[in-house]
Amino acid sequence: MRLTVVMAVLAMTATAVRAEEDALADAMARNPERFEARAIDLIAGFGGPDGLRIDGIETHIALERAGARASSLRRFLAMDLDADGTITRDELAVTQRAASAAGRGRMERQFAAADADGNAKVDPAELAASGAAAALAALGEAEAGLLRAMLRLDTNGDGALTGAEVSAAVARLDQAT
Ligand SMILES: [Ca+2]
Ligand SMILES: [Ca+2]
Repeated sequence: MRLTVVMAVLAMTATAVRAEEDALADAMARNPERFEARAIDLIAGFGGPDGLRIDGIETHIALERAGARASSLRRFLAMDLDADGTITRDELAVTQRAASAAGRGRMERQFAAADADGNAKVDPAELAASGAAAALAALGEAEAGLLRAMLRLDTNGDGALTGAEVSAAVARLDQAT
């Protein structure tokens, strides 16, 4: 019984690793130049002197998500006229009157999406959930998995990915096709 569970977990892990490898291979094959440019930008932005490590990739993911979360929260907080942490439909209506027609529609959609229990208020928990959803929409798990999988191109195995390693991997791809 226990062995079956262990084997099932191992099979799941192997599947996840294969999915990451496939996503990496797909991204490289689809547009090698774009992949290379993106990887090199990431290395320049978040790498250390010896290259890009997993903590640099995680920092990039966290910053992208935090930026999207902050934008989403900011839009809602600008509607919280009495600053009690909850946005009511009345507050939404007042804010909408001062907005453009397109802005009114967008606010309506955002409010409805955030008001998960449909009680005409976006409370702090719903606000937090809405921010988390915006963060994941900006950089989803598949995209995060692809970024982490870039470390598979660390061919000298020192845990840091360099631009030379990325360029060599893209060149190998060119030869193979
Ligand atoms: Ca309020
Ligand atoms: Ca609600």
